[in-house]
Amino acid sequence: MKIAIVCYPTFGGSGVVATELGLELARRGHEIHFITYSQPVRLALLSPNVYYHEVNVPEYPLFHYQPYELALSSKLVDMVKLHRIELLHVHYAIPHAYAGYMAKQMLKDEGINIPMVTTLHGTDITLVGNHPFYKPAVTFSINKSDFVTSVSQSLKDDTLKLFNIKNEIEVIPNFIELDKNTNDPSIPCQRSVMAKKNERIITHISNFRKVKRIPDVIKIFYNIQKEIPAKLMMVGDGPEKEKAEYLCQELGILDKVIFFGNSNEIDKILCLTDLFLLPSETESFGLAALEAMACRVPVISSNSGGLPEVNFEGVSGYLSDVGNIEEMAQNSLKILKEDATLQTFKENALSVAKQFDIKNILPLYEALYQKAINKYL
Ligand code: GMT
Repeated sequence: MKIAIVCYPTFGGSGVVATELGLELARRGHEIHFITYSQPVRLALLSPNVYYHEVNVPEYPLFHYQPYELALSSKLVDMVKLHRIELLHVHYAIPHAYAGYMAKQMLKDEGINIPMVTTLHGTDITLVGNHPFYKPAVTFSINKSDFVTSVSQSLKDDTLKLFNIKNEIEVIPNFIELDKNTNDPSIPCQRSVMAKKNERIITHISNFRKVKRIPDVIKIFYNIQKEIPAKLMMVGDGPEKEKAEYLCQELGILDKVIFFGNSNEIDKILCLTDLFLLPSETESFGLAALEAMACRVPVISSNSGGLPEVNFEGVSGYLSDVGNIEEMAQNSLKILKEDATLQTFKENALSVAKQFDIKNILPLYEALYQKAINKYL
């Protein structure tokens, strides 16, 4: 199949999922065209069957806001015609589903019927998409997609609750490429670089937005390090990072916390890690937690959104109500105090992650694509 994938190219779950999906489809022989405004971060090297087309928005003094949707839909039309693309898969409803629908209509006018699959990722529904200023356009674009998927049951339920949706929504969970993420002997795992032998290593990875509850991460760690020797690795960048550094200073733990910024070496960081913290306000899925589990790292998370579908209580980690820092710290200590317990949780985390192996999930997308293409034959 010849598939155009539209996504955000930045560090963030939806872009990562879209990129990994495209790369695996390409390995399986499909022709994949990434269409976005810059090269996706996980698309370091162009591989066979993979193409990247950049969307440029020409500046003009009249424009207070650059019309990205216009440029994207025009690019989609041009690329579909040039490469005879058979299907559009847009990740994140805003504005991708909207621009995709416009491209579909323009192409229809020229006698080309192309199906569009829209994947909902979370914040496009729960945080941004249901703002009254966007809601009519988001509802319209979801309803006009040929097929709609959501990355968890929880996100599907939220979508049906928040929008007037007439389309079916199929749940296709996010996935992980296990072969790449576990036991790769080429990844040197030198714990000694980051911590002393007796210290536990705790990690948080995110885009440091408010929804991630960064102060909770730090306070949980503060409580942990009062009881056992530990280090915290904070990976990522975003609006809450500076405040986080101040909070560490205030609490007197700056020497125990390492701020990395954005990293393309997540596997190398996770292989050193004993515990992953994700106390988010909401999380449609929590890809970062799954990435941790695939590297044998248990997870302490909140129980909101789709997190209970990924992190299994008492198995791969523990879940608590949003903001319950004390319980999260206690549960962390339960896992970290004894080597044997930690080992059990590590093995459990990997076995839960195996359920989300890309090999199990990718055929679901392939079947859906085939159904979508057949719709217009
Ligand atoms: O978490 C973010 O702020 C980034 C956001 C995104 O659009 O990349 O992540 C969302 O999509 C991911 C991939 O499907 C999910 O794993 C995240 O849980 C989801 N984030 C939220 O729902 C807050």
